[in-house]
Amino acid sequence: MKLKRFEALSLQEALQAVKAELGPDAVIVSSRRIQKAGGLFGLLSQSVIEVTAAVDRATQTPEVEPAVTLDRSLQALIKRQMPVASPARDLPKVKKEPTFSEQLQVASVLDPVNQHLHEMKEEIQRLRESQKDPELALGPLRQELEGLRIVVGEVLGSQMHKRVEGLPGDLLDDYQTLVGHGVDSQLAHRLLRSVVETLGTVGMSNREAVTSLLRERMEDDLAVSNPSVSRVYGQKIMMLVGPTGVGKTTTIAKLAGMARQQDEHQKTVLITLDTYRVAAVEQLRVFAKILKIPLEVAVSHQDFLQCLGRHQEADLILIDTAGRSPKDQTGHHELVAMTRGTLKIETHLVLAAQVAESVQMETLRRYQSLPIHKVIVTKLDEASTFGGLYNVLSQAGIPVSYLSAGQRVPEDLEAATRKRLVELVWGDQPAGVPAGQASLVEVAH
Ligand SMILES: Nc1nc2c(ncn2[C@@H]2O[C@H](COP(=O)(O)OP(=O)(O)OP(=O)(O)O)[C@@H](O)[C@H]2O)c(=O)[nH]1
Ligand SMILES: [Mg+2]
Repeated sequence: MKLKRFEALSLQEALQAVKAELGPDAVIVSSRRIQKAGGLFGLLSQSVIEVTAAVDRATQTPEVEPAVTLDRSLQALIKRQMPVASPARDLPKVKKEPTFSEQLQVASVLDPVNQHLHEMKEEIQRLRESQKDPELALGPLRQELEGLRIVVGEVLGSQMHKRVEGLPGDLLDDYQTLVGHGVDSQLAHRLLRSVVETLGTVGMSNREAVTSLLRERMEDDLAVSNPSVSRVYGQKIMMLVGPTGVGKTTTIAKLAGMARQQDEHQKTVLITLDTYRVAAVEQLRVFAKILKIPLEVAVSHQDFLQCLGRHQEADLILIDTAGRSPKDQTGHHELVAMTRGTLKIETHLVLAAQVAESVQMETLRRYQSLPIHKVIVTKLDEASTFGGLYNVLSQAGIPVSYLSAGQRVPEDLEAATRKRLVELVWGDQPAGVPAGQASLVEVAH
């Protein structure tokens, strides 16, 4: 390890000298501004920057934590600045040290700022010593300070971003794509780091291996589970719950149609608890009529239990519920009571893909009391990016059962797969389900 001290009029000049003498692997151990005596009898002093730099000749890698030590007031300024101007606030902490050229870039902006602050401090001192009203002179100084605050914030923001960009190889592109598609930046970074850790530096050059491992890791974060709608597995009771208009009733019709396509002898029964709106019952009645399956309307908990009792021979019972506003506590409590009392019911929470991530998280939180066994995602065709959905699903950990991507009954419903969900995040395929045979029911709303 070689340590050397450099002096120059500006930090930028000092760093150039460090680079010229110690090479690009040098790290800055400290830097400070000092008053240097000079001229006749040392009477003419001037302010210079003293930089201490180190380089490890043997390994060319620094052992010392590199740090650009800044003027105290600038440090305080940066500290205050960080929570305010933090374009990279969500970015993960990456343990990659800044390179020499990065330090140089920061220094080239921060040094004039540092110098400016120094002058401002002297100006304030002069004001204190003078008898003038300090408020009159402080106005312009405050304005200058605000300008500096913005500059420092921008520089720090861009440098922090570069650190994340320091991910090896093509991973920076992957990171940007994922975050651009709405994947949480911390989550994207964790995924990419895990790929780097598994493949190592050598493996990272194999682009195919990187892509496939990254997708595999993303799939690992998701859970899917398709209920086997088949007579072989005994009676299945599925209840669809969720906010208003997310597609519960349409999905019930799709599930009934899908079951019919799979096995025309399967006995399916529809029960609706949605007596909240007259039109809701009529909507399901139309589907039931076309599919030629019975529809029961349950107006109370007692009624509901009787309906279930009457259809013990049915292979599949699909229960539609009313979409409730978040404020409708009574309706929600009724639903909780019904699902708790009947253990066989599998509850599927329906989420619409185009809805904001924060709203979906809130919906999940609200329906936690039911409990929720599966999630159905609808309206994939109306969403443009799926990163937010990926954040929600990976965080919730609830298996996804079905995906719906259109209004056609039943074609626009597919069993969820982790592969498909990850493909959606990357924007590989259009969200719509590929057109199959003719619609069982053409839905007109
Ligand atoms: N684009 C698109 N529209 C859908 C999808 N699923 C349902 N819809 C439409 O969304 C609208 C609302 O669907 P419903 O099935 O009535 O929704 P709901 O959740 O039962 O609504 P409420 O009973 O009022 O809570 C209808 O126009 C459906 O055709 C889908 O996957 N994609
Ligand atoms: Mg409905």
